[in-house]
Amino acid sequence: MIAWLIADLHMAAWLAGTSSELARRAARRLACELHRRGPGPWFLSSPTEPALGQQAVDRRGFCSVRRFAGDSAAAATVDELEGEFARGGDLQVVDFPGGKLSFVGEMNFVPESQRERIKCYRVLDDDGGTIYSSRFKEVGKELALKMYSNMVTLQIMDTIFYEAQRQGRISFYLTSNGEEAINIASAAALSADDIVLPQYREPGVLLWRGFTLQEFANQLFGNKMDYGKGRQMPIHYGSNRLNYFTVSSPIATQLPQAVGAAYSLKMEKKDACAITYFGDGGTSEGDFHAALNFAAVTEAPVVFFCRNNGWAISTPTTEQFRSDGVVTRGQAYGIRSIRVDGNDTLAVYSAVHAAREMAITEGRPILIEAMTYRVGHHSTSDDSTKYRSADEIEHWRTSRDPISRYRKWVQGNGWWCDAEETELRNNVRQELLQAIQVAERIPKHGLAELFTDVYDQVPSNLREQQRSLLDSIQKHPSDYPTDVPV
Ligand SMILES: Cc1ncc(C[n+]2csc(CCOP(=O)(O)OP(=O)(O)O)c2C)c(N)n1
Ligand SMILES: [Mg+2]
Repeated sequence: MIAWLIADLHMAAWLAGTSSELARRAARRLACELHRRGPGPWFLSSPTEPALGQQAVDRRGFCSVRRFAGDSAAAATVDELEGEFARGGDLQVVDFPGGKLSFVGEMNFVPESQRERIKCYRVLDDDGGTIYSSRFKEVGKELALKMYSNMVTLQIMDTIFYEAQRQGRISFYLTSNGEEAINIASAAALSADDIVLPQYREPGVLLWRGFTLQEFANQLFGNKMDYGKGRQMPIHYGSNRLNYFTVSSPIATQLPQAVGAAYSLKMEKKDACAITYFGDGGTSEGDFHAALNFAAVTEAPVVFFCRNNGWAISTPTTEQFRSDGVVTRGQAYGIRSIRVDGNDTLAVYSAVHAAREMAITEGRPILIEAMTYRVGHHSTSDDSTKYRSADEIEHWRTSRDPISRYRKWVQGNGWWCDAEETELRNNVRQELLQAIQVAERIPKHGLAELFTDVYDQVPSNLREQQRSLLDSIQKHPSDYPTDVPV
């Protein structure tokens, strides 16, 4: 093998020394080939100082070619070729499917992480002051106050509906505590034609779009005014009118759907995008990966909005992924991405505004990772103090609360005062209590509705299930709710 290599080097030097261009090219190819063969196993048994033209072996057993010492002209030619190799001349650039690639002699593995974590875009500091160097989209008084009152409304809505569940008036609830800025500021940056495909912790987007507190209450109570006819669990809101897809329980299924919706908007040349929300836990689903790749290659105008709140029920993000969060995944799929402070209303608003613009005007997906914390329990079926400390929750609830931070900025501008705050909170509370009373009084659909709206003709297997349900209600009447007509 060594003899073969030395012969090759001689040949390369000789060819390079000739004047013919053809011969020079052949010499370059040979020199290249020598580099390619570099770490061949035939030198691994030779750890001592190699002869000229042989390879030096390092401590790990890897080797590199020691320069050939032929006549001086030939040596100069090898130098020249090595120089070209180092400079990455066209000799080292080769076409592969997907584009040209340059070669490198070093066997460098791409590191699993960057030394520095991706930075987090922020506008407001912890005291609600704007950070000197930050760039953000201007927010005027009217918009600022609308955002603020929606955030407060969402917060009170969560408190009262949560209590209603504890009192046994509704079967289930799930709060957005700590994520009010994400909900409201992202919604404010969108336009009404943009299509929303939510997870379940984004009711504020619907609130912003004009879903009334009565509509929320009707869904939670599953009465006849609920658009889902009481067939879904509470918090599975949806609205055709407001371009808000109905929440679906299986995590991350909304992501590929959002890409399809965005692609259809693009085909129809609409001035709109799709936005889909999901949690850090949702990124472990195959649907997340399929959706990002699908969006990148179809250049679909979709905004992927990840709420990284640290937890997927009891699983912390440290057990969810080893990457630097979610933002880094974007580049792997060829998607422009940003990490933003999710508890900073102005940062979320600006990032979503810019993302929407880029998605539509450039026809591309954008990924946003909003860093936040799930202050509430996962849902009313969870007790989060079993897997995280009460101190940690308290820290986020008090010191990092997005509403009080934003309020400081609004009040600092002279746009809000304590009396207005009290009035807003009282009004929202009253409206909610009223909505609950009304929703409770509206009758529920009959049991037969459970089997409608999917098939034009109810198929035999569903008819059989219906009969079996009626049988078991007859056998165990006390286990069946009295407010649902049979
Ligand atoms: C496909 C699927 N797997 C598991 C579940 C059970 N589940 C419901 S919510 C949830 C956690 C999701 O966490 P994350 O996406 O971070 O959202 P967060 O609740 O933190 O807002 C899980 C595992 C589900 N609904 N669907
Ligand atoms: Mg989460």
